[in-house]
Amino acid sequence: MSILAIENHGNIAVVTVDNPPVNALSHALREALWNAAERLDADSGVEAVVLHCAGRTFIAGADVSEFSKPPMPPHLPDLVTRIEQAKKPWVAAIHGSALGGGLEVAMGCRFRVAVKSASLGLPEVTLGIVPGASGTVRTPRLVGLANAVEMVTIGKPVKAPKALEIGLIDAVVGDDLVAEAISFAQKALGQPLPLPISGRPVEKLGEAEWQKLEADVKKRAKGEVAPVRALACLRKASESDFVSAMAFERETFLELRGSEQAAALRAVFFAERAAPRPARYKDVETRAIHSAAVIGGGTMGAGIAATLRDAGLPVILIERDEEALARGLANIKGIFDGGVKRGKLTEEAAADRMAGVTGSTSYDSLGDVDLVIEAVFEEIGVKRDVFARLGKVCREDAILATNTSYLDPRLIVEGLPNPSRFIGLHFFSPANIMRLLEIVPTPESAKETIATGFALARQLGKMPVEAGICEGFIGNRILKRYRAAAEALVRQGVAIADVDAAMRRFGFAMGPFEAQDLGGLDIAFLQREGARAAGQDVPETLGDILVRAGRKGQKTSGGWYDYVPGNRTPQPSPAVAELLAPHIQGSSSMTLDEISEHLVSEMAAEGEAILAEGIAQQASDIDLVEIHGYGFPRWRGGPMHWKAHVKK
Ligand code: T1G
Ligand code: NAD
Repeated sequence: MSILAIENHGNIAVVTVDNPPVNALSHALREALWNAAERLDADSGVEAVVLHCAGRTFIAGADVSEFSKPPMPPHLPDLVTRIEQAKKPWVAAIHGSALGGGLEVAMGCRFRVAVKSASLGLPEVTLGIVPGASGTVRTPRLVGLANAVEMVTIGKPVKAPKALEIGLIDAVVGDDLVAEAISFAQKALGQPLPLPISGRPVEKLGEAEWQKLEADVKKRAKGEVAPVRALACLRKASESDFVSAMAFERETFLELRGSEQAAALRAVFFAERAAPRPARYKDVETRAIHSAAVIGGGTMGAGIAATLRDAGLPVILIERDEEALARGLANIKGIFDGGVKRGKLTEEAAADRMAGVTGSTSYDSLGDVDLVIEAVFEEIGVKRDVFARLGKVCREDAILATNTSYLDPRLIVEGLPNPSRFIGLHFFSPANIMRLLEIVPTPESAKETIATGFALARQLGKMPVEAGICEGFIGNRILKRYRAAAEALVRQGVAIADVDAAMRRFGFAMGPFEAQDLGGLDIAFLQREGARAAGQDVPETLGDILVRAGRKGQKTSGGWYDYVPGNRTPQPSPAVAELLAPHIQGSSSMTLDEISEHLVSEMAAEGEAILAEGIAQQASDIDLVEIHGYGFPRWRGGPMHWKAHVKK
């Protein structure tokens, strides 16, 4: 089928766009739509037009893959105006997602109708740009300034019922979308037509209101430029005529489209879409997962059980005794109760989540589960005992997974019947929130098992990255290098607070020392002590000195920093200065940018080694690990993108 077809239904012409996979507004599609508008204007038998799309979604936006090429006419803003100026009213019939340029085309139409499940939005700022085809100029004319500010500067889509409520669409229609849209068009022909959106007014705000809005947008943007520039476009739309505002928006869009932040966000956008479906497993059959068990209901087990329930899977929680089981079930319930408190879950939904969890201390109930994820103590003996028991009771084809952070999965799986169905699934704490999932095959893991790991990630809404076996896999290995490099700077005389300030300035929510105080210095300390006990040569770290002095972080009201009880604000600690003084040689005075450039380069250097060793499949996987597992600022693209495209 061609990219666009026209079919007449009496006096209503139906334009069907078919540009898989998401009907993106490629140059060819813009030309086809322009020509359709010309043809239909000239067709005296046509009194109205319905625009809809084949496939799973309405137009999902400009074709992002064209952004690195020079824009070709017809430019999208001109196409939107052409549709708005059509002699016959166009009705956009929306299903799936009308996003970015897709929503802008829909706003060029005189009416918009959508099925209930549709979503509509202007996500351009998430790509480091602003809407480039009247999104900042028509939206405030359609839904008012307040709604436009939220839609444009945050970029979060709204569902059809909310879109109707704010005036973004004219009707929510049944699933027979084309028929409903034709009927809507017929009725509209019998009424006076509404003003084209470009002809409507925008409310005005006072200077103080704009200043407040800008401060709020800047705070939320955390270093990203596009949201602030999008607000400036909205202000222009409010304070200037339509044509001037359009020119201002276009100039802003073209400038940002070539920016470092836009390049980084685009790279992440495509990496995120490719990650859950690696080409190497495209033709590999996966196992259906309809039921699961989690062994161990502690910090991780409870989070993993919750994320499985969020995906609708029934879960059996196994603990070592009744007391621990009660604690584990309470941990899971606590997660769902937290969701209710934060307004993310209704009481009923939380109760339903919990109803799908069965607790037991016996493995007998595991005879028919499709998947078991182990999350017991980080001790090889305990884990091997668990898998020995699982090997006896589970189906031969049940996928058995370990959530270990640092143990070698090859040692855990020794002796397990059918080791081809065993794999590492490394979730990140809190497992029901963090999207990153490191998939860690052993040499014996079947391709089907690995592909099922990726299918499970899709089922759970996780961001999967395949990792080879080494200490810390990908993320924790880079974290170790990052922390060691940060401690080395402190040993050279750089202030602890300067290191954290530098990384916050770079875009992290917090620096390496604040983060350790929050998570606890003892976790890594115990891991190092375990390695030392196993005979490995692990040099003493500054963190070891603090833990041995009882300074484990906020949990002991002191770690790298001091804390006033009840107050999480880090205070530079004289006690730490005294403890570490013998280990500090020099008085290095690096600027904050020099500090962050050095530390991010260290992360990238470890990433290069990880790539060279085949632990990661591609550089963008390492960037996804850092962004989705360790808070690396998304608009920097990740350490590998930053080093390749930004570092001076
Ligand atoms: N351009 C090009 N390709 C796109 C695309 C786009 N806008 N959106 C998705 N794809 C590809 C994606 O790479 C993947 O490719 C396939 O489609 C399926 O995507 C002028 C300038 C629409 C909600 O930001 O949010 O308009 O791997 O796996 O989960 O103001 O895709 O199959 O080869 O994500 O069903 C604004 C981004 C652009 C929308 C569907 N639009 N896309 O999700 O499928 S800027 C966006 C999405 C703009 C104007 C400005 C999602 C989706 P492949 P997928 P999905
Ligand atoms: P935890 O101590 O909070 O929980 C471990 C749970 O396992 C406890 O509830 C304990 O009762 C239970 N358990 C112990 N032996 C058992 C047995 N034989 N049968 C059933 N249950 C048993 O530990 P955690 O932080 O949840 O870590 C669990 C695993 O997840 C470890 O391998 C750890 O390396 C890994 N991990 C931890 C994190 C993290 O940030 N904590 C992140 C990723 C992975």
